[in-house]
Amino acid sequence: MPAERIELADAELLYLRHWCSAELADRWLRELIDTLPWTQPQIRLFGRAVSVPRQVAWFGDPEAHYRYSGLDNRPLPWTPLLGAIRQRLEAEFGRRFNGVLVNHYRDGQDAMGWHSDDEPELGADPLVASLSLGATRRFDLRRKGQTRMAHSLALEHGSLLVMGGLTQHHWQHRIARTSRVHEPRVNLTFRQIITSRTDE
Ligand SMILES: O=C(O)CCC(=O)C(=O)O
Ligand SMILES: [Mn+2]
Repeated sequence: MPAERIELADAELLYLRHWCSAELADRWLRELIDTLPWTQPQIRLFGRAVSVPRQVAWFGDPEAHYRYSGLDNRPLPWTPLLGAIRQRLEAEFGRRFNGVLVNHYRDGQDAMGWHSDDEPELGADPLVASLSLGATRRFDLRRKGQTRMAHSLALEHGSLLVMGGLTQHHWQHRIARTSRVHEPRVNLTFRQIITSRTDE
């Protein structure tokens, strides 16, 4: 499978454009949108409660509690489809993943702001495997502490972006809002949450 290395200093980024076939990606997109128990959590921003601009669902092994936006998220049990995708990733990369955060961007108005996946429970140099299904969205990267965008790439239907090494220490990423996209997108980020109960 042709893999494209994204050459950025202090980052390890690998883009696999056709990680799964378009037919499979179509089927997975439909199943996930139709069957996952989507929620739209509220976060506190400058003292006000605001809904995140997307729908989310968190799945994983029982120990994989994941805190994001200050919320402690108990994982839902793996569905057969999510479990099967996890198995393929684990076989391919020789790494464990005990949780997956699934984001549903209903159209271009849904987005995710600048952040790094650097929560302590992801460990020192986390490997995050990010599968994109549906509408192509732009993925922006900038160095921590800088406002200038250093790189953008289009995340396509059926593609996998793997972020490893020091990426989360030095870089932030986002999915910007856009008026050009009217179709839904689902993104799945497979992660390994380290807790005292994680068996290595
Ligand atoms: O939707 C994407 O491609 C990015 C998702 C992301 O950054 C995250 O879930 O932490
Ligand atoms: Mn992220």
